[in-house]
Amino acid sequence: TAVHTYAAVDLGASSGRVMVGRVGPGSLDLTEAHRFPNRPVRVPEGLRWDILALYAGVLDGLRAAGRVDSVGIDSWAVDHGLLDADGALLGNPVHYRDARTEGIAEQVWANVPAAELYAATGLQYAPFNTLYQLTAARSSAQLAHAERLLLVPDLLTYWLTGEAGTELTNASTTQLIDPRTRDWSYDIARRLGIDLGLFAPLRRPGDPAGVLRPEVLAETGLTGPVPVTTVGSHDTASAVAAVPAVRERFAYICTGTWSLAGLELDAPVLTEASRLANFTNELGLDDTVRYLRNIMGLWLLQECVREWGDPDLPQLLSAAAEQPPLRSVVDAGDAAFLAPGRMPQRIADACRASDQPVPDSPAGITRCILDSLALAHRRAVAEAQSLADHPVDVVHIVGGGTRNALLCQLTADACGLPVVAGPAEAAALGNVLVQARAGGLVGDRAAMRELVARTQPLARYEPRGDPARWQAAEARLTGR
Ligand code: ADP
Ligand code: LRH
Repeated sequence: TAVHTYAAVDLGASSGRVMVGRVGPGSLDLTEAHRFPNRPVRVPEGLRWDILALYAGVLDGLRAAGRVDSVGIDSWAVDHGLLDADGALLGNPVHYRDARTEGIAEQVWANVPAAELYAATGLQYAPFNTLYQLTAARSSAQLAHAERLLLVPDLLTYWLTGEAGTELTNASTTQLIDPRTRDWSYDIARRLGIDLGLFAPLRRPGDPAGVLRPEVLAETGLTGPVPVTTVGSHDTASAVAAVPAVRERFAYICTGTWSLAGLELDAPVLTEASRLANFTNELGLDDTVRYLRNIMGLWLLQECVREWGDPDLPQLLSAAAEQPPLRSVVDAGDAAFLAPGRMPQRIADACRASDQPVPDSPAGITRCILDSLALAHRRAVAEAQSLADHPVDVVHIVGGGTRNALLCQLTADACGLPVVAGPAEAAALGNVLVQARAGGLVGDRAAMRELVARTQPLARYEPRGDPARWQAAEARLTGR
């Protein structure tokens, strides 16, 4: 038939899903086959991903998806599993919010100064970059016994197909890739004593990644052969690939557990100013660079909601919309919010420390979070444009946060730019489209985006009010 069917496995920090995309000449639709929670588990040695539960969710999803022409897998970045010489997983993958990387960066910088590291890898400082995680693990029994390291989507692909590879867009989040050569940073790895031999060969979006193993076919009721296709396995790379920008110069914000705000560029920005502003140069589809900043994102709200016993989200958001605007704001880029737990108290503490009114109701705290996110979006969009000398006319918001109309409107207001919001499942769509492109069903990146723009529901938000109010709120945080 002219319509092809693809399964997109998309694992976010808050939930995993298996989506089914149908792509025909000029048509694209996406339905959810299966969604499952992603619940990290704290064990005595620290915070871990429940990777077997996630893999079981993937199998359940493939069973629910039914006949598909191909499967693609993307997930959150940086985290990985270690395998022994028999190919068996050594322990549960460590969660990027685990405390093991505290104080590690300083040890790394004593060998390779932070400025040199940035010039070589283009990666922002985040304590959880794989480079720091591996340094933190350097005297662990697990690493000593490890023969292979697989990033999370590559690990699941390995379990599904028996074939091991390292997908490039996600590899670019390890801080061991040079964004100019799009190959390993051999010199950095050598100087830091990181064995690049742990990594399987690099592969790129569109490359074949094997076929489902007979045992997987049996367990999912699928009939083989079912190929697995390499996609932009970093969820943010897949999401950016599905930003429905047609002709305009755009910034994007991928909103979910994180807000990833920035630009798609042809070349990395490796200047000292860029490093000090903590912008990252991750690799995107084709030869693009995702020049962006990590902002704490809806994690702040997820953690509060967890503490408040899971109240109804739409109700909470409409109460927040009634709250006075910009009463108090916090720095949503602050790594102090990275770890789980006590989030309402930590936000209150941050307001107190900056001499602002302390919000004391769930609605007030929620408004503080959304105002703070919009403010951080504004700053990232403005700074990215000036650091990359790349002005934009519109901000595209994709991801779960597009379901939050208040956040989208506040972001338009803060940026002083129109916001186009949607699709909510951008990562899954980017995943599907790269599979379809590998099958020759869609053309280049522009054609993929045009197809998303034409087929997916989008909402437009015009900026309202005086942007000077946001400038004043910003000054409360930066003292400028
Ligand atoms: P991730 O992929 O990082 O797990 P998602 O892209 O799935 O994240 O986005 C999850 C977020 O989307 C939630 O934390 C929540 O704030 C927001 N969200 C989901 N559904 C709704 C809704 N109905 N209304 C408002 N916000 C929503
Ligand atoms: C978003 C994301 C982001 C990374 C973080 C670890 O899901 O992949 O791009 O920085 O998780």
